[in-house]
Amino acid sequence: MPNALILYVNRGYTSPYALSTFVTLREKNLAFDVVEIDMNVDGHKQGDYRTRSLTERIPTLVHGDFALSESSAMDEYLEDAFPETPRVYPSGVRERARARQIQAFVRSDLMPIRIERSTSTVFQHEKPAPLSAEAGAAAEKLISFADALIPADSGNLFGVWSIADTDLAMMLNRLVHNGDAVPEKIARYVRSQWARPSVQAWVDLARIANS
Ligand SMILES: N[C@@H](CCC(=O)N[C@@H](CS)C(=O)NCC(=O)O)C(=O)O
Repeated sequence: MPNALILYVNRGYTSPYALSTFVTLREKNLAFDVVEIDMNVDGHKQGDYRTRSLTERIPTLVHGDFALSESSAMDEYLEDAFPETPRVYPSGVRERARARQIQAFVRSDLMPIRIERSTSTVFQHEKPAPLSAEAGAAAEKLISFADALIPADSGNLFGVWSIADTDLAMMLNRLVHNGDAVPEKIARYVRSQWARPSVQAWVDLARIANS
């Protein structure tokens, strides 16, 4: 198939970045194959994957003879390449900029949360220790960011769902899933985003991979 779509993910389905593009593909109703890379044996640093990803990181999207890594770039590529499919970014210029801001923030900041509440605690039932003071401060920063953006009724950030909802809910679920304190409005938002069928399809794959 000359224009087949392939998403390369990590074998344990713990990558929040792979989740983002997986959800984008599902929400756009695109047919795609998932190929697992075993990071435990440095599969991402070898052979064809290494060459095509350019970054030696998971995930990578392949569309025909085009390969792209960096999940938010992949999400945006799919939005541009398949304009006839349901949107995953808001249509308004400012809302779209805000969605990109959220995606950049959860990928570039909050490192203590990413370390102490790794996605293995969400997808592989790893039990974490209480948050350190540093991670607690990062959690406060995340909560105030989320509280400013999530509407009072815990609905989608921009009315209509966007991929920024999934990315923000993934980051917040590192806290919610582990019983760390968050305001009820935010917990409700995370629960409703997590119940989305496209997200649950990923959770199911993770469950099977880690059972
Ligand atoms: N900004 C990248 C982050 C990708 C990333 O850090 N992936 C992790 C797995 S979740 C990885 O490949 N780590 C392996 C390494 O850095 O060697 C994205 O959004 O795709």
